[in-house]
Parts: sequence; C-alpha cells; structure tokens
Amino acid sequence: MATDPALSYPLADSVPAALTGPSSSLAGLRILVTGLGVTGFPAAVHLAERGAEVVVIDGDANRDLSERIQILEVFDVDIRRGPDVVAALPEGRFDLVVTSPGWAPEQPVLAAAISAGIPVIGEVELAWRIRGTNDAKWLAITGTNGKTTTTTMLESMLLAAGLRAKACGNIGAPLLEAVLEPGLEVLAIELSSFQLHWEFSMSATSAVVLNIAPDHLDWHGSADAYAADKAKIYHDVTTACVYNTADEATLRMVEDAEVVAGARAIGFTTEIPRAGELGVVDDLLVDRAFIPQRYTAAAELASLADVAQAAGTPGVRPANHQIANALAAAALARSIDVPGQAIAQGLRDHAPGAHRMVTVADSGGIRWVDDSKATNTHAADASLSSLDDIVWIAGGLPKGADFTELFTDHWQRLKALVLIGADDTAFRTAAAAAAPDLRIVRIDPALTEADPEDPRDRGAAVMAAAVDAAADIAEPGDTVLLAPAAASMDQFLDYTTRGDLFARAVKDR
Ligand code: UMA
Repeated sequence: MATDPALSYPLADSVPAALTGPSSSLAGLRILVTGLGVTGFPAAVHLAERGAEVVVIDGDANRDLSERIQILEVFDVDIRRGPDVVAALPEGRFDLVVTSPGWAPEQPVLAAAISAGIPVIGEVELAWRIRGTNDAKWLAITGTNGKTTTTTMLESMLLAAGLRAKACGNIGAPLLEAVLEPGLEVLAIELSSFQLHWEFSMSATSAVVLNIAPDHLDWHGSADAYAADKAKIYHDVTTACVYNTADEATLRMVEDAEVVAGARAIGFTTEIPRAGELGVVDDLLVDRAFIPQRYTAAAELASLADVAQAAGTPGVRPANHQIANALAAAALARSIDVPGQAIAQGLRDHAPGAHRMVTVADSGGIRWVDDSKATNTHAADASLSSLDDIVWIAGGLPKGADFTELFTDHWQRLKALVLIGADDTAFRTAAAAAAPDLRIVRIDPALTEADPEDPRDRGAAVMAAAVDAAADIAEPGDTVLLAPAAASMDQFLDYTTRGDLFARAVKDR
C-alpha cells in the first residue's frame, strides 16, 4: 500500500476546523487567496461572505477585472495586484492560503507560506470541506488527455438518465460554485494534476485516471511527481476506481490506492473485455463489470456509431482514444447505476468540444484541421496517428517536454513542419535527431504582437504566416494539421484563441 496522501501533507491538521461548511462563521480567520481568476474569485467571495478577513493577490495588474473587483469590494476583500505583490508572502498573520491551480509550489508566496507552517489548500480541498450536507455524488476524472471530452460525455449520460448533473472543475466551471448550487445530484468533475496537488482529503464516489504521459514537468518538477499527484484522485474512493487496461500505470495507481472498503477496481479496454471490465465486442460498447452475470455475459451499452456521433464525426469509425473516453465515462456512470440506454442516448446527445480535431475547411482537396487542444506530446501523438500526408503546424511553450518520439513515430506521415512558438530549440533538436530530412518552415517569432488592443489578437500574424506557409506546401489529398504539442501562452492568449486564429486565417485565405 502506498503512503496515504493525506498523511504526506504535513499541514493537513492545521487547516482551520471552522472551514467545514458551508455556512459556519469564519470570523477571526485571516485567509490569503492567491489568484484572481476562475478559481480565486468564487473562493474569495465565499470566504469573505462567511466573515473571514480575505486578502487576494495576483501577479497580473493589467487584465480588466473591474467586475470581480467591484463585487469583492462589497465584502471588504483586500485586493492587491502586480508583480511585486506576488514576490513575497504579504505581511501579517495568515491562518490559511487558498491557492489557484496555476501557482506552482515553488512560487515564492506559496513556498514562504509552507515554510512558515501555514496550510495551503486548493479549490478541490476547499470544496470538499465546505460541502456540508450537500450529498451530490462526486465522479472525478483526470488523465493527461481526454479529460474534458470524458467529462462532457459523462455529464451528457447523467442528464440522459434524468439526473440533475453538472460538469465542473478544470473544464472551466468552478467546483466550488457547483458544490454550493442546491439540488445537484451528481458532479462530473474534471481535475488537473495542479488541482489534485493541493487536495488531500477528497473521497470521490468513483474516479478515473484515463492515461498518463509526461506533462507539466515545469510545474511538478518530474514525471513521477506529476503521476503521484494524478494518483491522489483514487484516494478514499467509495465505489469504483476506473483504470485503463492499455496503460498499466493507471492500474498500478489503483492497486496502490487506499480506498474505502468495498470500492472496486474496474478496467476499460478498446478490446474484448474480461469480467470486471467495460470494452468493445464487434461494434458495441459492453459492460462486464456492473452486471451480476459478468462472469458469463456482457450487457450492451451503446454502439460505435453512438461514439462517432459523440465525437462529431457520424458515419466514421471513431478513433481508439474516442472509444476509450466513452468507455471511461460509461464506467463512471454505470458505477452509480445509470442504465445502458442512457449511456447510448448520452453519447448521441453529446456535442464535441471545440478545437479537438475539428475540420475548419476542406477546399481544393486540402483538409484543414484544428486540434489546438493538443497542448502536449501525448495529445499530438493521437492526432498525428489518425492522419497521413500531413503538413504539421506545431510549436509553442514546451513545458519541459521531449519531442523526439513524435518525429521518430510519425516522420513518414509528415510532409513538412511549420514551426511556430517563441523558442523553437526543443522542436528543432528533436527533429534534427529523429527526422533530419524533414522540411521545416520556421515562422518568425518577431511577428507576435506583444500588446495588441484586443488580447485575442495576439499571435494573429504568426498564425496567418503559418497558414500561408502550409498552403504553399499542401497539395490535394493532404491535411494541414494544427496540433502544436505545446502550450500556447508564449504567443497566444490561450489554446482556444490559437485555434480560433487558425480557423480565421484559413477562412481569410
Ligand atoms: N497567477 C499569478 N502567479 C502565478 C500564477 C498565476 O499571479 O504564478 C495569477 C494569474 O494572473 C491569474 C490567477 O493567478 O489571474 C489565476 O490563475 P490560474 O492560472 O490558476 O487560473 P484560473 O483562472 O484560476 O483557472 C484555473 C485553471 N487554470 C490552470 O490550471 C492554469 C483552469 O484550467 C480551470 O478551468 C479553472 O481553474 C477552473 O477550475 C485551464 C488550464 O489550462 C483551462 N488547465 C490546465 C490544463 O488543462 O492543461 C491544467
């Protein structure tokens, strides 16, 4: 058995007991909230509403946050912004720090808080502690790739079963708000490794780690530390720990987890399932885990055609990772007795996410595909694997990743690489080692406009140049694929904007 993550967090016992909520008074507590983004804002409002003295800090003083600030001022929240503010722990006593996920543990404020013995928790821990009598089931999803799609598929299945359910967490809807919303019966919660890092007492009904490949190494320090934070999702699960039979590391995490007695390990596979697994037989998704006759029979849940519909590509055989996501969502839903018909209906109702392998144009025999959501090598690997004759637009913030394998595995599919990103060293080194003959067109990073009037325009010229370069190379039958394998923030506002600018540049041609 592994170390209990709760025990490995030395300050767990110092989290003020009064926090247990949702309505007890926090008067007398002084709480620091780091970050005034999607996470920090509702956390600060909630804590201040309950009487705590709240200080919020954020390193960015430029973003227009006037609406949030006006609301926080009503509750007398002390708001401090700018790079100097986040260089050291603010003066005075603090009883607790509630941090936003983007803040790495070695960030000076957090490092100072920890060394001063002040407990630091994130939104998930906060939401777990304040949930009070809210008995909504927590179905938690993490993994390197496929989290968002699996979460929305799960939400769709739960809604099809007539449950009052909501997708929340890393997907962009704060978990804290979902926990405070009355009447919800089930939460489909996407959790990132950052969020899991600052969590140590959640006891989800069921949880899944979809897959594990190195990512966010700059934040976590190492691939092992990243995986260890992901594995925390299984801690104290009450009903089902769902794992990927094709990714042994996820099974090992389940084996090592301390769970509540009676919780089961359930596998999912894109092949024929054994007892205790969900999988595929012919063109059907089937359940051999949650039916009493599982040793001799399988129950039909949905068809591959339903998965294709969920992926937004009706009539096309879905890719393996799409089938895997649907099976993982189905396993979580089945763990709380959602019937098979609702699994199928949920998949058919599901609207695919933006920027995930979306064909934005198909003209002159050339297909233009936006997979801007591929922000790491694992996701880019999945998209490259599903195509041939690719003009690949890639590059960006590498987050400590090594790109060599992408070139080793896919150089035969690649016609050319159009290289974006502020710094192309990691990509160039990998390409030189594994695909020395590959044609590379470098887009001049100086085209990035540092401070345009609308921040969503940052990187527009870079993307327009990349699209022009790709158009010069692509021939009928080719696919131009934006799957950067890297984060976007060095040149664009975020991955969504990067995808939007790609679609715009393609349409403007
Ligand atoms: N900030 C600092 N100093 C830092 C880091 C951040 O001052 O060192 C400030 C930023 O200026 C910002 C604020 O802190 O104003 C909060 O930033 P944040 O990056 O923690 O983001 P939130 O707005 O709170 O959004 C977070 C998640 N962001 C990250 O994990 C980076 C959102 O996931 C999530 O949807 C939201 O909480 C609700 O749960 C985004 C993401 O990119 C989509 N996630 C990563 C991923 O999916 O790969 C993990």
